[in-house]
Amino acid sequence: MKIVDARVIVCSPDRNFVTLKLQTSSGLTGVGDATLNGRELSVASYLQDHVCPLLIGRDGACIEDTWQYLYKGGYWRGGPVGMTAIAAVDMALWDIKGKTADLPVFELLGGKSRDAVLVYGHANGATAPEVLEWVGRYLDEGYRAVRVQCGVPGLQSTYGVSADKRSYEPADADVPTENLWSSERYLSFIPGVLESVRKHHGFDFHLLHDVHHRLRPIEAAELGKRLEPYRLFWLEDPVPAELQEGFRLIRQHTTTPLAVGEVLPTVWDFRTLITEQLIDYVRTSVQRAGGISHLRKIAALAELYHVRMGCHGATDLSPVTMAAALHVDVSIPNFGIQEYMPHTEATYEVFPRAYAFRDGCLHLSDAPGLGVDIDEAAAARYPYRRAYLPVNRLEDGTMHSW
Ligand code: CS2
Ligand code: MG
Repeated sequence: MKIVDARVIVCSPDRNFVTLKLQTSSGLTGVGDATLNGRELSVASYLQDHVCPLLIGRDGACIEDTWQYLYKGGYWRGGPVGMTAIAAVDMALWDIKGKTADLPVFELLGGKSRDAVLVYGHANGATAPEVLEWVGRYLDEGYRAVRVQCGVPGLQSTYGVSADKRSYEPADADVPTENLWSSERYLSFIPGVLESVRKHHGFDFHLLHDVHHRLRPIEAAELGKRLEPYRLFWLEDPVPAELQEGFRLIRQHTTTPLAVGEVLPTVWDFRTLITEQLIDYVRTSVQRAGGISHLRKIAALAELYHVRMGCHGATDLSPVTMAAALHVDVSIPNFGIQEYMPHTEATYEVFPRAYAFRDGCLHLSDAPGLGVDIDEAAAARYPYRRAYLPVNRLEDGTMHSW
């Protein structure tokens, strides 16, 4: 079963997506997501110019060997661009493998460990009363886990807080928007918001919060400690993830569970975090971390150290990634939770999918392969538009971690 065609499709139904479509001599096709938010065309070129020519004529059945060939053969290992490109190839080959066997991919990963995938929704608001209202709406809709983000008094805009309460689209401009940040203002305000969420809505659901990499370790330690009474499911990205040793300091001071790693692409980037048990949840994704094949290795290492998986699932990960993530989530033993932000109707028109939200969970169908596709005619109606993630500055103008 040779790969006879490899095409990169770039489209923008409300946001940009890069999709790889492979075709085999047996007539089957497979899709993979190669979207790298704010840097989309770099992965499109990496695939088109440097990977697709290597795929034509290869045996499409050899998923692991193709992964190793692209990872080791590239010489320049790792990095977000290369790992996203490899992820797209890997997803497409698993899709084809499933279709060849006429089985959903989760059956090839060992079968189901659970019936459905617990997800969390996103309640964000400019003010605390707005947040409380939206937490209530999510609970009424059956969500069992809700992430809470709130605007901070004195700061004009805050990352993760938007007019749209179902999802938010941070890549919002063709030059980066500039946000202001103050750890002092944030730290004196946010514990009160989480306290009022528990006061109004109780403890009978999972409560999550994302710091978006903005604190220093000692500040994060203080925050974790102050949030303990509100029993968070997790506190996400309290500090930038690349300094793995920084988590030792946070861990010494707080029992609030920590989730990290939506920006980390390889198992090596997680090694200290996992083996020293510095975190509780791994946040990377099928799309960021080299596809199903490599994510499973990260999950297996995490399993040994009692760390669970909580994959990234914002809207810059296309429905192809969401479908692929669900196959991993439903099959691994150390699943924790899956992030879920519904895509827009235009996005679902381009990517017909076979998963659905019900009772606080996402449910997969038994469709062979990943159970998702790309409608190329629909995609062609939505051309690429340059869009950047915002940058973040301190009040004195200093560039800060976004
Ligand atoms: C966020 C994302 O979903 C999350 O947890 O941190 O909004 C993230 O910042 C974007 O996906 C970046 O592309
Ligand atoms: Mg995050």
